[in-house]
Amino acid sequence: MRLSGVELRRLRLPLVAPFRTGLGQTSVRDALLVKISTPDGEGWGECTAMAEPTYTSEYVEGAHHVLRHHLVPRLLAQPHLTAEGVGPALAAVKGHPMAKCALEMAVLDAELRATATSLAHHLGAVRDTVEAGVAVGLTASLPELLQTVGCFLEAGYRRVKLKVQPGWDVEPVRAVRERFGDVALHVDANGAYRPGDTEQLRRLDAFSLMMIEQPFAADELTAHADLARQIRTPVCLDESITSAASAGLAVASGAAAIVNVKAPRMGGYLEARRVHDLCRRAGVAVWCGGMLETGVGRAANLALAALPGFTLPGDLSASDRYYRTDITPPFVLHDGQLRVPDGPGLGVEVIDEVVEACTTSVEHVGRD
Ligand code: OSB
Ligand code: MG
Repeated sequence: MRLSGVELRRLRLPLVAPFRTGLGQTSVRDALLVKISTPDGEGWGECTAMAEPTYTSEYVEGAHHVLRHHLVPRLLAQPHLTAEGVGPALAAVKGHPMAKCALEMAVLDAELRATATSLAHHLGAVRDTVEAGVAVGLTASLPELLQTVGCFLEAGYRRVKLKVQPGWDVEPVRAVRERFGDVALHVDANGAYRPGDTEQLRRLDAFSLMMIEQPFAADELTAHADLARQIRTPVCLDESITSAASAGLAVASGAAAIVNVKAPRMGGYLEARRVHDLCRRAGVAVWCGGMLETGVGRAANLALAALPGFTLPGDLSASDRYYRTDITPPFVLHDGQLRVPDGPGLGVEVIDEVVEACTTSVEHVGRD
């Protein structure tokens, strides 16, 4: 297909509750959506970059700029564009995987809609529902944490991830274990610890956690491998895994016993599938990470999470865990599960009135 135009749209979506991590607090999602137009139809994609460059180097304002000035013009120049061809067409631009992922998602959506194929089917899904998990941010107190976790368990979530950082780790984990028993529990540090913090991290071994996610900085592969030899809790990598190549290195070096597969961090869903395939061959479990997505990105994540190697519940929650009104029909929890969309493309229809009501800017980029 040949693109006729690309729309870059910023939305302001208040979260139902602030999400606080060691990286900062998000109360309102500044979402960036792309809509491509082709002679065969339209396609939607979501760029999940956050407001600040604190998770990885990407941030929404920078992603918007690189899309507008460097990525979209390269796609518009392609006479015969395919979803598989998006990565290669954008490879000259270094980095910016979340921005690239948004464009690949939109091309996949348009291409698969034109052939009435679901993204889930296209990627190789083997289930039609996935187990939901929930990520709980830092709270001001232990009672507030217990109340928050209690509400999510009551809603049906069966796996809880707690954000931790130095000074907020053993006590919150102990409190949740004491109150809620053997609920599936894991912790995510977003790189907040130093390689010298092994003793403190070892104290978490007492709580039968499913894993500790990204204790050290993204480039500390060796420190993660060393830690993995010194603690019982499995080490999972998030920020460190940016491609199939880096996943291969992490797995081979013993730095990752588990991998958080987040397609936007890897430049797209096709690379994410390659990471899944590699991990599956290596016997490494994967799960699907989240970035407080709208229904557009959530639909794509659910399709990915339906692949056979996703044997652990991901950060995939119902729409109402994030937004009072989502821009697609809401994803709802049924007995702790979310349905994998099976309609053409992403399998969700964007609700134009909601999108219009929360739009803060729209920019059209056409061929000239
Ligand atoms: O580390 O997984 C992370 C959100 C933004 C940036 C990084 C992370 C997260 C989450 C959100 O944990 C989980 C979700 O979308 O439910
Ligand atoms: Mg993480």
